[in-house]
Amino acid sequence: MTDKIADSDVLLVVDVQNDFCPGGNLAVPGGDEVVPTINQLSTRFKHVVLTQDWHPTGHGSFASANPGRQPFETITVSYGPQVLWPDHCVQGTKGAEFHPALQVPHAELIIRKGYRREIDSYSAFYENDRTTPTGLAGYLRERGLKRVFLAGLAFDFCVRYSAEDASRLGFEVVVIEDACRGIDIDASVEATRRRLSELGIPCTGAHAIA
Ligand code: VGL
Ligand code: ZN
Repeated sequence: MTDKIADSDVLLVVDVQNDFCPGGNLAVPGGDEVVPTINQLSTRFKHVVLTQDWHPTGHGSFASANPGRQPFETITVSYGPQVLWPDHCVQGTKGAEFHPALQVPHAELIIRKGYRREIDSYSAFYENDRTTPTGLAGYLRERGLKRVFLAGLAFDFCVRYSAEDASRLGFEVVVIEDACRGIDIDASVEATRRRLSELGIPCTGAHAIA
């Protein structure tokens, strides 16, 4: 099946930043491999939005800000479980910049997230309390954009939560799985596939979109 791209579709490119690529502080295996796919894919979309993970130093999601804790441990915070990460995507650093080979000059908006010290943000739509909005839903609605195609990093965190929230907010959602790579903590990639399937969110390949 081929999905024909409409003027009311948007490609949401999630966190294709140096720190999520090999050599970065929170490298996703094969993270840089999505870049050529996304560059090609984005030329087929009239509307593209980028997200950028954008943390202040000492962000609460960093293991280094939680004495005695190690990266990839899970703790409980006010809004529920929170995985602790290595310091990553610190505002203004090289690691927070987009991968240098990412070429999406016609992107209309860059949405930054995770800039509140006390609260992490995976989804492009809400912070991790799932109630503090980023403003993206309002932007998409005001622009008449109805279907969100998702690509980027990481499949099992920011892409997953963006897909769930977009669906909950009433957008149609398609995940382009070969334009994503996962971190895979405690089988989180498999859990993501299961959750997307339960929600009726299709995972497709970049070749099936024209
Ligand atoms: C992400 C962990 C921490 C992501 C961001 O982009 O998936 N993962 N911050
Ligand atoms: Zn982050």
